[in-house]
Amino acid sequence: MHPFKLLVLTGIVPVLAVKDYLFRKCDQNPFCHRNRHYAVEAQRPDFVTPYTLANLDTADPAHITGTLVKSVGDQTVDLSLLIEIKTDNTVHFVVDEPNRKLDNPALQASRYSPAGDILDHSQVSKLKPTKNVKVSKKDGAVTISFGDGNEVEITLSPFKARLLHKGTEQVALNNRQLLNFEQLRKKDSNDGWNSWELQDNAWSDSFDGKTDEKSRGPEAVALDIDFSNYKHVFGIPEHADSLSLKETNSESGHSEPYRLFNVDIFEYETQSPMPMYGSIPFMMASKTDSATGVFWLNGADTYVDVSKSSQGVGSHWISEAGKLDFYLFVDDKPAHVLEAYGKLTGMAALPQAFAIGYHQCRWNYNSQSDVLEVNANFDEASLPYDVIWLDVEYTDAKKYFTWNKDQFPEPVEMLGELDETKRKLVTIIDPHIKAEKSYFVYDDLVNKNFAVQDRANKPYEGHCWPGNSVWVDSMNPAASEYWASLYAFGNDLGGDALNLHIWNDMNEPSVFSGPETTAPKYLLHHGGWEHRDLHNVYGQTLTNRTFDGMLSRYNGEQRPFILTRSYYAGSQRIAAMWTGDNQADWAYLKEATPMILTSGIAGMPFSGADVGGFFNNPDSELLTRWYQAGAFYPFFRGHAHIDSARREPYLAEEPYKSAISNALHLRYQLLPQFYSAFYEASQTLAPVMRPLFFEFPEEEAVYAIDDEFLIGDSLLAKPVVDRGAKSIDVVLPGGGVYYDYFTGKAHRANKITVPTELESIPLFVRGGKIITRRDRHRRSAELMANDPYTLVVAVDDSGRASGKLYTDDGISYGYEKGHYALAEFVYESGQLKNKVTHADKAFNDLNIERIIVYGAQASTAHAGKTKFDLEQTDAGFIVRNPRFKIAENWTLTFK
Ligand code: NBV
Repeated sequence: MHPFKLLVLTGIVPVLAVKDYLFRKCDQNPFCHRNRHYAVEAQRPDFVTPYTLANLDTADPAHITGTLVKSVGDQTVDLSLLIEIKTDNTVHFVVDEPNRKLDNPALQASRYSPAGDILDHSQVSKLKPTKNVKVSKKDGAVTISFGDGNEVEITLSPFKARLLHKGTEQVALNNRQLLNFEQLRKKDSNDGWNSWELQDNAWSDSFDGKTDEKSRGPEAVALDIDFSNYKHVFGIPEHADSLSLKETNSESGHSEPYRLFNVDIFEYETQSPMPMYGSIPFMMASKTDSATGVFWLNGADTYVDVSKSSQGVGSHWISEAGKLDFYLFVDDKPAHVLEAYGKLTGMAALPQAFAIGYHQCRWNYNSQSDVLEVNANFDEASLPYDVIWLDVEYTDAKKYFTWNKDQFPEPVEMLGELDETKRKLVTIIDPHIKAEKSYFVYDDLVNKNFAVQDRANKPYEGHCWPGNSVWVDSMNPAASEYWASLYAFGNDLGGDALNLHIWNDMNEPSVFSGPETTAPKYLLHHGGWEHRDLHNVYGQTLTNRTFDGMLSRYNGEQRPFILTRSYYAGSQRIAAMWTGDNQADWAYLKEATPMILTSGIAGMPFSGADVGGFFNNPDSELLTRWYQAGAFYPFFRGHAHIDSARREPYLAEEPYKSAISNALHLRYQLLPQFYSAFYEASQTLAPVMRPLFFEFPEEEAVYAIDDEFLIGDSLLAKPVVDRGAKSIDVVLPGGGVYYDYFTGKAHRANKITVPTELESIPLFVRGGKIITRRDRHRRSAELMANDPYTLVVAVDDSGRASGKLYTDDGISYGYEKGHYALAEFVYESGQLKNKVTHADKAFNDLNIERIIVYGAQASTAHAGKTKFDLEQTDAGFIVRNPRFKIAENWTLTFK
């Protein structure tokens, strides 16, 4: 039984707090302890890194190989080193241990790399070695120069490396001599390594009463990757922390390293480096003139220590197993670094239009009639929403892919009724499969040998929602295919309905009886891998197959929508994520913003947080402020714990109800803007909800701001996250004019204070941008597909503005074959033009019903012979009903 559930049943209502004793701190995790100890040893004045580089083969300068020799006393181990130079200023390093031989032939001898499962192979093939690579050698150093002023400088003995961009050092590798590669060794042998390297609990250890046998012994990999002259590093989600990462191992920041280990972190704390549900080992450093990043391609339990000094920001990466395999990126701007990372792990999937509308969830809507009543209540209250969600209770006794037929007698009929207003249903599918004979999924997993195994090569049984459960082995191609096939069209899950989508929860995997609430690391996967090797990618490998299953369910004709709790680099290609079980508390409303910003900066832009807070009951003010903030989350979903009171937006009392309703309508009004931002994310991986430094990297003062953000490049928002706030300070970066979104009032100061009555949402249009809205109220996003647009032209102080609008059918992959429209609106010299980049004829009828101009003056306008009277406003003027098409070029001249 889940610990919280037990307390609720016994009538004890606990004060919510993370049970941090359930999770290993660095010192309690032997591989991390050994490497932090190594870092202390490395500070001794007489310490010299035992790694030197030999046998360098530079015949192909974009693909250099060598032997990294580790030697202590008279003992030597030869490791292999590969350095690849790729396009987009990307450098790939791999250190591996060749020819490993294990005593147990059932275990995989090689070290695991997640590359095959998680990189975007459709793109990686395009990442060719860059052409202009040159190598020069001098005095025990080798310099590889490539691209536009980049160099990798390698010192052979002792081994160190530096990455330079335009003559300036950006990254230093092994400068602090923390490189540590624990090679295979014989247990208890006295071969000398054991006296040089700490061996504490290297073969077996116990935590929280559970023993972890490490049959291959110690095999951690670690390295210091330091960002020279940087002050801020970002990324490595998932942590409930600030956007700009803090120092660890320090009194001013955290004492623990940031940990990347996917776990069901029950009642997580804010401002903490503790591990959470997902992990993306991508860290970005940015400063006013350059940006750089590291992608640490490793699927095992990982800790990252961050240190800051006048020399820059240091990072010390420590993984329990796997190869030492990482990519470095460098460029002038953070956007370029993120795009290069996207070329490796994939750009974000373009969601269906409905998926960026509002989602209504709770644990649980109890029956078919409950679902349809909630659906009707939204209409009754004239509130838009797109998706209603079913949590675990819809199943027959938590047996996924089945229904509780007493409560949901006709799911397909229910789906049909939702479809009348183009609404969708999302059902939860967890990966724990109830160990019950004659439950077809269980029988198949066991009979076909598709389950993750214990040490006795039997299906591993652990405790989760349904009681004893087993887990699908996503490393087994046949088991993966089987998982995908469970989502087939026409089956019990949703019959032939096409408005069914999927939520994969608990896929870290969450195992209530397991160590740290997850699977024991010694479990065995197909191919002889230990769970230890791939723990952090398990959730994604399974969600990948959910995606395949849903894609074939729709016969490739619809883009699947999947929400996943566990994720890794590359999950952006298939799913949205949310920040898990937060609390109905102001601190969690506040924390959601930096968490979502971090997610975006780490290449996972489709993200959100439970609006209202999962645990407990928000009061009306908190709920209202959360809807106002949630209206900007790329993934916008209200969700609540089973023990919380109902809180659907139509239940709120006035004045809260109107304020929430306004927030929902604002989101729907902005859907074209969001969709265009998602399109950009699908092309370049630029975040939808964007930190200020990403747009204004030249402004050092904005780097630490994480309570304010942009949607795309043009709307600046700062949600109210404090109880009773009467006013809020807003930084307006870039030095130009900003217009209040609701009134058009111009602001030119770098910092302003705006009042924050309950109904206020601090939102501004950036001068120089043109945004697109849809103002008509509809019941769902899909019902807005043919609605006309409103343009808001926010003219900057030089009299210019521009903006892009992307649209397509919002459902299919037709856009890949050119069925989309991309318009670019440009305002300059008193003229507004549409410069159509691409227009499929299907979008010929889409037109503009209103043009609102801020920051310019005119009394008439004409387009060819057609004249328009302008309505004058305090902030500028309005052109009503111009009926211009978005798929045609036109020019409107103002006088
Ligand atoms: O399936 C129930 C919940 C779900 O509502 C929540 O969103 C998930 O994060 N699930 C976790 C199981 C455990 C809740 C204590």
